[in-house]
Amino acid sequence: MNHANKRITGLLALAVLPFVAGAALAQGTAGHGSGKMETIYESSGGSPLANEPMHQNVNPKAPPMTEAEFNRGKEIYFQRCAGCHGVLRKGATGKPLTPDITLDRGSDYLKVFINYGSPAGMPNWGTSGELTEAEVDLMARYVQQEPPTPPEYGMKEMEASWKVLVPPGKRPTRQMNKLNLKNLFSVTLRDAGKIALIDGDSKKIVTIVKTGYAVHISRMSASGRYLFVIGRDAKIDLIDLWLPTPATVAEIKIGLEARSVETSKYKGYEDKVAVAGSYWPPQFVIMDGDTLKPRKIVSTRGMTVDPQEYHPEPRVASIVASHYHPEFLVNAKETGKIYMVDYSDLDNLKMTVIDAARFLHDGGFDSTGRYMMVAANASNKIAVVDTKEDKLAALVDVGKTPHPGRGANFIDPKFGPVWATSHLGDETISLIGTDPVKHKQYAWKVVRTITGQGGGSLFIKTHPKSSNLWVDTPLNPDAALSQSVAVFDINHLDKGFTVLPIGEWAKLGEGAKRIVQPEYNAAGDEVWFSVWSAKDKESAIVVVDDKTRTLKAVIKGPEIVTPTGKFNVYNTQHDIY
Ligand code: DHE
Repeated sequence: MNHANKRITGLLALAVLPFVAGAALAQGTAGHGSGKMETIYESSGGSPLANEPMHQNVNPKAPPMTEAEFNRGKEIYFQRCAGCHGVLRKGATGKPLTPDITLDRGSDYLKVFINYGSPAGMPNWGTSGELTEAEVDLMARYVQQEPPTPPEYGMKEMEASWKVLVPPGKRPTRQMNKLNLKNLFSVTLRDAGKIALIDGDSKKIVTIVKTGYAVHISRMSASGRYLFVIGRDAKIDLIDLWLPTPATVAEIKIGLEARSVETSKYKGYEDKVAVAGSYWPPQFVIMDGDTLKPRKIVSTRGMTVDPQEYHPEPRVASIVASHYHPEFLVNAKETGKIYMVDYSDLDNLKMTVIDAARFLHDGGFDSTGRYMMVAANASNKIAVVDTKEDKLAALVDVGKTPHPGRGANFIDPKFGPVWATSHLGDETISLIGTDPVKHKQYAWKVVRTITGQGGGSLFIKTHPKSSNLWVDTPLNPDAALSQSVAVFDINHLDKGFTVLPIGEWAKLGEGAKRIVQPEYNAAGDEVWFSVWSAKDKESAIVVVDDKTRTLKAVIKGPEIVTPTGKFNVYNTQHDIY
């Protein structure tokens, strides 16, 4: 690739390729040792940036590559490597791979490293069979070239992508269907680029809505009317649940790669404002809640909390909406900063910037909705923010690589109200006291650590009406664990857990059948699990009766393609978990 300042334009036709790595994960072929679960997870989705034309400079000192080789290297890099090493290769949870470092190491060293991996977490891409010998050689040369830079994406691009399909004035003024909206589920059909709206009462699919690529999450507006869905490609669909058949009424693409969207929950601002964060470019955008009209873009580029060094691409991870102020809490992953963004006056934007800890990822609220609990995953910490006082309440050390989803709130018989997280990197579950008034001595401390089935957990869940605590282990390399779920009795946590063979209950053919993300129905008496296999294999959703812990229903069929997240309207609307 020897053309200075050339725009690389290949690969536009390969729109599905970024998700090959994710498909391998769903298929169970991502066969690294258990110490590599974090890496596999971070490289699971592939980045839509593989398809983007990028600016590229030549590095005359690097081993030569043809343009075709460079394009293939870029494609592999964004599928497998960018999640850990960063888009610009400046390092994130993985080490920096900029030419000043890689040229010094040289091709032979790099080839060994890519082939065999490292104890620090680099997967053995070559010996695992995921990259061929020629690809290992290609990647060793690729990382010695200057990193190509993806384009910026600002107001002009957002406005060009923005469509209001049904203007607010043409929408119904009351619910025009007979659905029990409270108990509707938005189910991510990841590799189909769609969501299924499933009626929680009848377990029937109401409709399927086409969304962005590799849909990531759904969030509900404060009133329970509007559903926001975001894809990895940063496309947001705003779905109106009041239409005779719920459908998209507005859409926008807010960047080139994204994971999070949220809407205003503060009194007086219900359904009025929306926010979405992107991985690339590193920024977030505030929009009108009923049309997605983009209003204000804020960059997250800046200094890390510790050491205070400039980071060029702090990705926006989870976002929650405050119940105490007209604010969004936006978590910037690489810098470890939490932006509390006041959306009441966008022309005179006020933000409280909280220094938490690096590698902020996912989280939710405590049971009162006052404290936000967010995992700084590679720092092995949970950051607690008091959203009433706009202050960091604590940084709590937990197990290895916490991954709570939104976490689980319940009353521990001994320690009072707690919020719990499971971990990707070990088998423990950490329970943190969350009541600084009546249980002050336990507040923001790990009051109990219990042991689950194994590492590789992504999500944990309970419900205020239940005494069960569910812990999944979809990324555990042992199929017996990834295809089942552990359940604890909250009133007898010391008695250990029971294992339910959810994968078996689904009665599917071959496939990875990873059990992912427990989600309760509105009544809190049943739990839904995804049985996640690759796109070309059968998947399902298994519904379990919460009280008896027995099988209640299996939802399957050709439409249920790679189900991952499930979002019950009522629970998501009210932050119940
Ligand atoms: Fe997720 C939430 C990022 C891989 C399923 N995921 C989130 C959030 C972030 C994130 C930042 C929090 C959003 C919020 O609350 O606003 N996820 C990432 C990644 O960067 C990562 C590691 C790699 C990638 O390339 O995407 C990744 N995630 C996965 C998966 O492999 C999962 C299991 C399947 C999939 O869809 O690819 C997956 N992520 C989910 C789900 C949630 C989520 C189901 C929402 C959970 C909830 O209960 O709120």
